[in-house]
Amino acid sequence: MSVQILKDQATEERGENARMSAFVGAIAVGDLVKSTLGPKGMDKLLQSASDPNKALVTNDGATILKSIPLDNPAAKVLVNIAKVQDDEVGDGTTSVTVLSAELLKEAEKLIERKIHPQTIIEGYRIARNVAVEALTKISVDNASNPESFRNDLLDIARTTLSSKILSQDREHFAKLAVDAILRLKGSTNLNHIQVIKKSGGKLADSFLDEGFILEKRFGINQIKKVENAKILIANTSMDTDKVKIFGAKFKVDSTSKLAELEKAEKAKMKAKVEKIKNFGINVFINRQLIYDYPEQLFTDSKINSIEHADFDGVERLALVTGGEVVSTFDNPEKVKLGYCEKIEEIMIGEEVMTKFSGVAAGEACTIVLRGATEQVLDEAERSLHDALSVLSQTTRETRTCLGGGCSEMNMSKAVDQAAANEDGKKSLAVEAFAKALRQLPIILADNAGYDSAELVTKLRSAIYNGMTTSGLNLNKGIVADMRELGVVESYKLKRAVVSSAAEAAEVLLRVDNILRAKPRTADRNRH
Ligand SMILES: *[C@@H]1O[C@H](CO)[C@@H](O)[C@H](O)[C@H]1NC(C)=O
Ligand SMILES: *[C@@H]1O[C@H](CO)[C@@H](O)[C@H](O)[C@H]1NC(C)=O
Ligand SMILES: CC(=O)N[C@H]1CO[C@H](CO)[C@@H](O)[C@@H]1O
Repeated sequence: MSVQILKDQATEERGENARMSAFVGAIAVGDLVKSTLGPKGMDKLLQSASDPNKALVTNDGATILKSIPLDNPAAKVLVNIAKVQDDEVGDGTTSVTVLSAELLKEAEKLIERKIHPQTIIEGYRIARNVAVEALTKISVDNASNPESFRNDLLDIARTTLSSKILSQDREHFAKLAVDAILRLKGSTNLNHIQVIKKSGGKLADSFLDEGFILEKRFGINQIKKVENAKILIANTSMDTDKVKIFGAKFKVDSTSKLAELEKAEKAKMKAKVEKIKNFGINVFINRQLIYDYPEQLFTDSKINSIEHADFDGVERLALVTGGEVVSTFDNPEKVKLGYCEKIEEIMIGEEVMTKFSGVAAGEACTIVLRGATEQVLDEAERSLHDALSVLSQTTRETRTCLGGGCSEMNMSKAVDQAAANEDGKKSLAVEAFAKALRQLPIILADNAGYDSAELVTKLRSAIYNGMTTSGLNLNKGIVADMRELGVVESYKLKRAVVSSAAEAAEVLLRVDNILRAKPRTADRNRH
């Protein structure tokens, strides 16, 4: 007898079927992003379903996964785990997705050979531990030597950027990213790094400026340069000129009445400016508009003002100058002002902006991205952001390991060896994990258009013969020394890839039931 526990329109898939459909979904997602992996990976053109004119060219795994509508619940599980990776390490989403899919492909074969999912899970756990242990063993820590560490960071930046749009200018961007990160002095607060995108010019014209750049300028007739700036950052209305008067509810029956009202408003504004002057500042920056009259009052008092700074700008400005955003002015002693050594107007492209240098948060800086189109700039920003995230993580967890399939092959070998210690079916699962790891270099080689079987066989024998720093040189299609080539990656990122992929595979292996709730059309009119 079967018990009906589901509402009418829900459907249920059980056992083998459910598992297969979970696998199919996850493997499909893996196959979808697979071709973007590595320095020779392809881009995806994403088109918005709601607005066909909106298209986006990207190679960023996280961006691709975020934008595909997924029907399959298993695919969603995989995407969620990949997102966690992106949030925590800032990159490696594609690798997680691809490795989980490979683990599931291997699991599928084992299940066909009548090996129980539970046995596979056990084998995969053993394998994952061995893999992470091997990775830890081959990781290298150069943090005690600043120069070596900087080189490691540059290598990591180059490796991360090599798979992205910035690859042609990667030397330039690697330096930019590393300089920005080293300024942070160990902080992982990327908010101190402001990125401004200005279309026009070439990507190679992008630059790093110490300090903070606001896309605004000083009021009319104000001096163009302020030294030893004491800054009050406010969010207050400075526009109570005419607008309020004309918007007022009561009738204005004579011009004299109007003049009177205007006078009263002016007096109020003047009092407000007086209060602000009491802070002893020489720069006033407001998130809202500053009308002509108060601006004139500031100018007369030798206070420079900037109006209508956007929210993000104001928040960051407060952060980097050590001030806070205020909206009332009655207690000057309680308010933290911002400080910086110099504020001046600079030109970027055709535009005048305001630069704050020698800011209180000495680590702050601005990266100005230049590029032909908005799309290029957006993709460049994503790519740079990935590199900055990985680099900033590396300043915390300073160990590194080698890329180009080197680490994967070393882990794979260790896992293969461990399989020998397990009995029968479990050892097959451990071996399957090793095989999935070897798929990563195979995919890298495939994407670069080489004979992957041949190339990876060579790599495998190099590693197995003790040339432990071997990996794939994907520009030449040969096996080479990754240490010499500087193909370095973050240990933390790689470890997270292996752990997250194993976790995703395990979650999906446990599935023996998929419930689908149909949209409840009948309820639609209830609200
Ligand atoms: C600024 O003030 C306005 C009006 O008082 C308020 O609506 C807004 O939320 C404030 N914004 C910020 C960023 O504080
Ligand atoms: C992995 O590489 C390290 C040195 O880089 C080596 O000591 C170790 O034996 C290698 N692991 C395997 C399983 O070959
Ligand atoms: C860039 C750099 O100096 N890297 C060194 C890090 O440490 C390893 C192992 O100790 C050296 O082989 C690298 O040269």
